[in-house]
Order: sequence, then structure tokens, then C-alpha cells
Amino acid sequence: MKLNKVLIALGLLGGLSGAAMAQTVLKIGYATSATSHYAVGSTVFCDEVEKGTQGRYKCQQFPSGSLGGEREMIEAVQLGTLDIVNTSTGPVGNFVPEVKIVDIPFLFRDYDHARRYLDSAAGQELLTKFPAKGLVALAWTENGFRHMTNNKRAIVKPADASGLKMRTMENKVHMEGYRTFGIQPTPMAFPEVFGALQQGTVDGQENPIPVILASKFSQVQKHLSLTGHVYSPGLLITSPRLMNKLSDADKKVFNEAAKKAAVAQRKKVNEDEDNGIAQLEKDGMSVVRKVDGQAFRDALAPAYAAYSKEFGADNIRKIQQFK
Ligand code: EAX
Repeated sequence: MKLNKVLIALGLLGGLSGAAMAQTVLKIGYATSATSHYAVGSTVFCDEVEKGTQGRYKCQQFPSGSLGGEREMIEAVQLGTLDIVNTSTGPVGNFVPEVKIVDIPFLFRDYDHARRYLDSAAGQELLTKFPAKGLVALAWTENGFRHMTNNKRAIVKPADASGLKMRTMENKVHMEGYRTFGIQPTPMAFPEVFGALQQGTVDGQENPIPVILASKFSQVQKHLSLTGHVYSPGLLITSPRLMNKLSDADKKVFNEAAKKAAVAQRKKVNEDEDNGIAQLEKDGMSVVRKVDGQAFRDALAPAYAAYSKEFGADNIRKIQQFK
């Protein structure tokens, strides 16, 4: 009898600890390396979620586009084969068209303007457009201001970029703008970029310093021009499928974790901006710091006419004048 009781007690204990310790492993993917700004943000998110749920949820990270490019990963989140993606807004406009407006070149003056706008009611309102597309945007993370690199010549003004075959993200707003610089935009998923630069399939590409650094583009690109021609926001995206499974308490943990991830990712972007350009010069790149920004803005006029038709000139002005 006594043995039975012990056995029953042990069984219950086993059952209890098993149930209490049931753990869900969440797959999270991003396009850049395991030391990049996206890795920093994703790791903070995962640590906060694991801590906040007493280990009931933990992450398995898939860096360096190991699950494909950003568009593919967003599709996978929609389909449920991936739980979370930390992505740029590059391909997001193909899923949630309202987001495309923040990809307009020279829309934001600087990091402070962009970050405060995205964290404002207007920026948060954009995140409410995702559930209707089978996605949930937890927070605006960050990619950074994009700059041009290439193997042909130093770029100071649009005429220098003219005729260059440049890889771009799968983003129509960017491509429309870059055509006004005389660039031949070549949309391509990020995992293919290093190879395309190495083989000369394209002359150049454009990305923020954190990406150029983390992806070692100095090995396959000679010239870096600090054009800062567009701010590239990031997003932590999951699905209603995952969020609907969570208790209210866990939903709160996930949302708080996403906010902390955004802060950490932006801090890493600051660090890379502060130290990265000198590092890339040390790695052999020739850097143009003094770019004729006004000439690029002027060249964009025809694209801005099209953007005004698509997004409304007032909506664009509201963002540009956001204080
Ligand atoms: O988000 O595709 C790109 O150029 C992005 O900047 C990169 O995937 C990081």
C-alpha cells in the first residue's frame, strides 16, 4: 500500500513538473549575422520572453538569412512555419501597403526624428494595419540610414551613381526613387547580395553601416558614400496565430520584450554608426563623407510627385514636419 502511495505521489510529481515545465520553442529569423544589430534586438526579445514566462517560452534563433530572405520569412510567419521575424520594412510594403510611406527617401531628417515619429501615435497606428494581413507587428526595431557602396567609382552626386547596376531590396518605393538618380535598381533577396557583389552581377548596393559591417561588404566593395538617402526601419513581426495562444499576462510579456528589443537594437545601431565607418576604412574601403545631399533631393522630384499621388502630399509633409 505504502509503496503505491509513494508511486502515486511520484507520478503526480512527475506529471506536475512536466506540465509546469512544458516549454514552447519559438523560431525567430533575421537576415543578418549573429553579431549584428538584429541579433542584439532578437536576443533581448528572447531573453525577456524566457524570463517573463518562467521558461515556458524560449527562442531558437536563425540568423544570416538561414531561413531565406526577409520576404520569405514574413510569408513563413503568415503560414505558421516561422514564429517571429526581425526584419527591415524592405519587403513589408508588399504585405501591408500602408507601411510603404515610411520607406520614402529623405523622409526623415535624422535618427531622432525617425525614432520619435515611429514611437508616436501616428507610428503606432501603422502597426494596427498588420492583423488584417495575418501578421502582428510587436514593435518598430531598426535597420538604419542607408548608404551606397559600389566597385566602380566614388559617388558624390547623382551623376556619379548614374548607370550603376545597384542591388535594392524588393521595395518599389526605393526603386522608384533610385531610378531618378540614374541607377539601374536590381531587386534581390539579402542572402544573395554578397555573392552577386563578388561575381560582379551588380556594381553595388545600399545598406546601413551596421549591415555593411556585419555582412563584411568591405571584402567585395571598394567605395562607400555616406548618402544617408533613406531611413530603414525594422519590425518585430509575429502572427495572430501565436498571439491568440498566449494568456493576457504572456501577451504583456511579449509586448514589453519587443519594446526592450527595439531599445537595444537602436543602441547597437548607434554604436555601429560611431565606430563602423573608421572600421570599414581600416578594412580597405574608400569613404566619401561629403556627399551632395541636396543634389540627391532635387533629383528625386519626379519620384516625390508619384509618392504624393500614392500617399498624399499632406501625409508626407506631416511626417517630414513631425517635431
Ligand atoms: O534588414 O535587404 C536588405 O538590404 C536589408 O537591409 C537587410 O536584409 C537587413
